[in-house]
Amino acid sequence: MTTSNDRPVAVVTGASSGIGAATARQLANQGFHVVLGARRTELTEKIAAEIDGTALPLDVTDRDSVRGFVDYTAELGARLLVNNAGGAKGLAPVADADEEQWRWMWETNVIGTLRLTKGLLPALVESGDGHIITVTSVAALEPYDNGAGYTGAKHAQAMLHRTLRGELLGQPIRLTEIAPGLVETEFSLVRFDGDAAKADQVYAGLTPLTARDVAEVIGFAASRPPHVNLDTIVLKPRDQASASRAHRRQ
Ligand code: 8X3
Repeated sequence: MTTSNDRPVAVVTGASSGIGAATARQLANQGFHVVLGARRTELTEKIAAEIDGTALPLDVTDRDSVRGFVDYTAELGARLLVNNAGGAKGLAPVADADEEQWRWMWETNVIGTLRLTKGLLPALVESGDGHIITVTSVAALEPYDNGAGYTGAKHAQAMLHRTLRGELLGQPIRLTEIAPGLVETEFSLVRFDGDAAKADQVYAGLTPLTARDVAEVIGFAASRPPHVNLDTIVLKPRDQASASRAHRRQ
């Protein structure tokens, strides 16, 4: 087993790209031993080698995969969990909703967050200074047309996270919700099933956030002293007013 060399252990899900990968790098820079969970281990293994972390296979939709991941990670002594795995599939009115896409969004964003959180809670409490950072979205704050599958899943994920504030009161665990707006990552490519032209349109004419912009904020939240809990952080590009309103230059 890889040891943490006395560094505090941070677990990042969805760590193969985008916000997850940038967060793994950020936290390693801040002195964490980072466990990177993702399906694409060929990507996480590279990052883990660069940051002296540990890459483990993780499919949050697969109960056995989560069990193996949690067992290993809990033994390392996790102090910080970053629930980042998730995403969107499709952008369609409810009238044309694709049940498979809805199921995938529920499985990854909601059940995935539930499984990791539930599995690592004992280790996080045991650490004496646990922290759960859940990456939701502006889609967890408001609805937008054609987005009900995703906004619904993100609202549910956020409710799971926010409910823990009460349930864990008195325990040594902080809970931070990070709700980003437009961040240019693989997010839209996944949403549009690999259609790069459609994905590019999402960020056209504005300056979106980068994965690193979000990772730096996550790192800031993680580096506050134990009694300081950054509760909810909404971050959007200057060009974005809400989930459905942005300024685009010609
Ligand atoms: C991604 C942000 O506005 O595309 O979580 O829903 S948005």
